[in-house]
Amino acid sequence: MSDSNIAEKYRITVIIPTFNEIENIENITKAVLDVFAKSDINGEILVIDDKSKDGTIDAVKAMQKSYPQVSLIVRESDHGLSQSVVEGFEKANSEIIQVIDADFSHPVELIPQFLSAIESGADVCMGSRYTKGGDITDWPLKRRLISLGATFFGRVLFPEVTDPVSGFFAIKKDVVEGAELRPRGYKILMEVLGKGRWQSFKEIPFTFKDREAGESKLKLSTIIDYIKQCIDIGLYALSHHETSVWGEWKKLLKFGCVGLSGIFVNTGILYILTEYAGLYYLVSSLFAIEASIITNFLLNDSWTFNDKVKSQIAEKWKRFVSFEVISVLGVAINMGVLYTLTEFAGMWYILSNVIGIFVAFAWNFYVNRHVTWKENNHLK
Ligand SMILES: Nc1nc2c(ncn2[C@@H]2O[C@H](COP(=O)(O)OP(=O)(O)O)[C@@H](O)[C@H]2O)c(=O)[nH]1
Ligand SMILES: [Mg+2]
Repeated sequence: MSDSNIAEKYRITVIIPTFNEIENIENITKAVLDVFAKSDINGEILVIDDKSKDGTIDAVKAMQKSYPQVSLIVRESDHGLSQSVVEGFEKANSEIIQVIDADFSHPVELIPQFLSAIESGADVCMGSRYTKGGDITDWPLKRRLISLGATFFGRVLFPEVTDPVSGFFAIKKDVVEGAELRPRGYKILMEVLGKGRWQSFKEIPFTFKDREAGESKLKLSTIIDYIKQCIDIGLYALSHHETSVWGEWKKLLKFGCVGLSGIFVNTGILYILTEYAGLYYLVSSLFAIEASIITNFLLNDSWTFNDKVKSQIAEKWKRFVSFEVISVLGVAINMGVLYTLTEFAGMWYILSNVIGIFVAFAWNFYVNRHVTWKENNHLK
């Protein structure tokens, strides 16, 4: 049989990475097989094990005798969760790949929903703990905070994705084919989103249940790895313009250019109204600020975020009001930083103002991106 024939043999491959999961592996495999049977899915299970010492390997081998759709790969070197999942991508015998944990943290009964999302056109389908309907049970506060922090960073790179560090996701195989994945740490989905080729995605809310059996292997060094990974993905996009992250960088650059143009509009109007219309300069300034907000909005709406512009005029007004409010708050933030750094940190007011401009710019971009021009490739 040729490779392409093998690739079509199954409708979905469920990858289960394992390390010392003797207490879970048999049950989770059976649970997935059950879901396959109930939903009439011709699927395979691919267990990718990093040389567990607790009998996990023998347990899988025993199951293979009754279930030919269960495969096992035992990895000899370069151990790690992400590396294991990537090896699974390469060995999968289907065009749709699902990744789940072995410890029942991910509700396997949702697998058919992931499958149908991908079959209906999503390139990536992600289980999300942070979208409406999603949740986490039994997590200590510290872990929740770490996860929220990680998610925040991830959302700078992928603004429309609510849970870019979820371990529960499905992809079309094409997304990662030829992608230069550098798997590291726990956050393989970030790597897929950062380096793979994808456009449309769907999120499925789920409640993450912490493991009932066995021990978690999350270490503190994971956080440092994660930050490195975010930087790596950001830099990678600079030279890989097919990535979705490059689309974000482009928006940021355009938003910056529009902001610069606003300075010219502002200065020009200030000058004209003061010199030729005889207005008091502070009054001119109010008009100048509003004029630059309006031109900034029009340019951002038709250029920076042109991929998400909806044509109805009512929608446009809504976006304008949102932009206006965020901009005015941005001015307040700028002045707040200027005042605080000058008065309380003794900084030279020009330097305080430059810092204020940067903080306000970050605010303006981030909040407008998430509120005014949100949702583009997100399939409902
Ligand atoms: N192959 C492989 N699997 C791993 C490794 N570390 C964890 N896993 C598996 O990855 C999944 C998630 O691990 P877990 O420790 O539960 O992470 P947590 O839920 O984030 O605490 C489980 O199925 C583990 O067995 C590893 O180094 N190699
Ligand atoms: Mg777990």
